Amino acid sequence: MKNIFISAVFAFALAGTAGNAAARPAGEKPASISFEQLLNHLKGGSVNDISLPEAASEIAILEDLKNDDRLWVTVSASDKYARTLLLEIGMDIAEVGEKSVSGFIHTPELVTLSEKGYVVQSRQSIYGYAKQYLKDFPAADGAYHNYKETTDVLQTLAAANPEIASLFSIGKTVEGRDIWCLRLNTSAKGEAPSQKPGAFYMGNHHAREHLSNEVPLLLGAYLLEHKNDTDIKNYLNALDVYIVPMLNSDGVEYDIAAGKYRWQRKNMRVNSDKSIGVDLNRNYDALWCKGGASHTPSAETYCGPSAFSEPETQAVKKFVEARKNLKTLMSYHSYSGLLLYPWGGKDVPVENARDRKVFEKMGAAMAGLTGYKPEQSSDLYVATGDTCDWAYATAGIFAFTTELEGNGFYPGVAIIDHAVSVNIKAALYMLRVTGNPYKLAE
Ligand code: 0X9
Ligand code: ZN
Repeated sequence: MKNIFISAVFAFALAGTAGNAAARPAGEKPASISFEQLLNHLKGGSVNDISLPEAASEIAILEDLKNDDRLWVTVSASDKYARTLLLEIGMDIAEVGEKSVSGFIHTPELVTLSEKGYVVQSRQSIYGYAKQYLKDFPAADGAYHNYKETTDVLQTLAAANPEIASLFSIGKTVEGRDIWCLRLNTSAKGEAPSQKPGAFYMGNHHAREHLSNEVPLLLGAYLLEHKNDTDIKNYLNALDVYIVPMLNSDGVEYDIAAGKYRWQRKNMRVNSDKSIGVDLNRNYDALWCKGGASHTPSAETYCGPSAFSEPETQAVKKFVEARKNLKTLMSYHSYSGLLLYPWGGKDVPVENARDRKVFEKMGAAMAGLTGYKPEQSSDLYVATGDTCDWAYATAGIFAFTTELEGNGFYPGVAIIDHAVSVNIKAALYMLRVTGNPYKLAE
């Protein structure tokens, strides 16, 4: 991100910070970052334009993974019940096939796999797994936005569009980073309440899913750049739009620190047994840890010591509970090209027929725009404590999970253009129905 940030941040510094517009010469608009600039930059990321330490070598990256006890395994599992049990053992499922799943598991959990009768079709160390992909990593990561770069973009966008945009922190992570929220509203700024129907977009519950930050971040840039287009102008006049692109910034920074990838999923909580991390998408209070999650702290699907034990999910809880106007929510994850809706924590359809119709119609429409597959979350696997089940159960919000496209957690820069453009279409559809989602059930 060097080039763009040298100019944009410099312009931004000259223009003053988000709350300090007075430092700007009178009448001069703060410089912004355009959507096209961001996208072109992401498309054109090169090895010479990376934010990883440039001395980091492939050898150093691999050496670090030699001490990591995770294995990449393919295990026979032909239905969602078998997949759910694997999550409970602690498996971090990344790919779902017809008869098997693949993902990470800690070496000691292999014993439980065989005790429960699972057939491990193949296994390799995370070190061996990483070697196949390694040459793409530095360039890919350099084009993606890390925490500081994300913060800079958000601040620049807010400062350049003061009549409609504002930026505030909804809370802090375990390690004390602000969780930034970009708000688009023509009449209310910052944390001031609004009666307008609200839409909420979030990314990066899971650290290594870096594409899930880019999509909502670029959505913010796109909406501001097109704020005078007829449709978008109407949405922005009528709605209260919130974007939190990077919830788990501690995990993101850990995942990319020191020039190496760590396949970090969870947050950076130091657990009682000194293992690291709680799975934030198992930590919400929706049938918390009743299925598809693990009570074992070292497991990748660890639900935490209690529901909402984590400051990141606490921040979302407070944010949602304070905004009764929220109608729709999109939580971006990666990867597999799915558009998921509740329930995810239980294997029954949403009981309320009207709501179910809205979920199905919205899911199908957004899937049509992205080319992803729409389905009830629990058809992937039953997993309790996720964002969307909680947001719907507690606040009646039409909440969706998008599993973005790709064939790995580090898909490189080439994928971003398509992922962003189709998901912006789906995000605009979500805005179109946020005023009254129940119209879809008429
Ligand atoms: O398991 C998750 O949290 C999500 N998949 S990911 O690969 N990004 O980790 C899917 C959540 C879908 N929700 C439920 N099935 N409950
Ligand atoms: Zn995820």
